[in-house]
Amino acid sequence: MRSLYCSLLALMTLTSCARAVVFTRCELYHELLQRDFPEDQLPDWVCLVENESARNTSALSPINTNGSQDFGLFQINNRYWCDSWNGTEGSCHVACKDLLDDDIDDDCACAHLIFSRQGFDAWHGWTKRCKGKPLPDLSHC
Ligand SMILES: *[C@@H]1O[C@H](CO)[C@@H](O)[C@H](O)[C@H]1NC(C)=O
Ligand SMILES: *[C@@H]1O[C@H](CO)[C@@H](O)[C@H](O)[C@H]1NC(C)=O
Ligand SMILES: *[C@@H]1O[C@H](CO)[C@@H](O)[C@H](O)[C@H]1NC(C)=O
Ligand SMILES: CC(=O)N[C@H]1CO[C@H](CO)[C@@H](O)[C@@H]1O
Repeated sequence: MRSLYCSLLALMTLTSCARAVVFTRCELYHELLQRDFPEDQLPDWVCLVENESARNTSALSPINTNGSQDFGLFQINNRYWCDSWNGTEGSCHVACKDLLDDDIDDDCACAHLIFSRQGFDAWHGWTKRCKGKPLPDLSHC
């Protein structure tokens, strides 16, 4: 529904529709569930996203000390994962800037790939603030 609305809006205004969306905790839960994140992992994923991007689909990190930068809901790094602005190709085959819009299909696909290679440990926001800590209660979602 959101993307249909977005397409109509884009057509009417002849602009691209790259709105920032900040999900509520329960919206995020449902968005992730729809995109094949296992239900028993959702407390970890929600905690991860809350600490990486504050659930903001347009979150963009400052440039890190090693010159890399993190993009979108999952703060995906351009060193290895998205196609960095200096012409190198990332493993997810997605342009970093496309991880900043409110279409999170590409973000989720890339997060699945990162997880399949490195697990939750790939995310500092998770290792620092979620690993072994109390996780969000999603039972009311
Ligand atoms: C979401 O992130 C963008 C980019 O950093 C920022 O401009 C915007 O203010 C943020 N939205 C909220 C509600 O924090
Ligand atoms: C660069 O720094 C960021 C943030 O500190 C980190 O997430 C990333 O793994 C680092 N990449 C490399 C190649 O060191
Ligand atoms: C692009 O960035 C990568 C990773 O930071 C670096 O290894 C590479 O040398 C850079 N390439 C260019 C053309 O700047
Ligand atoms: C700084 C920050 O956003 N911390 C959040 C980390 O995740 C937990 C659980 O989701 C939240 O309660 C914190 O607010």
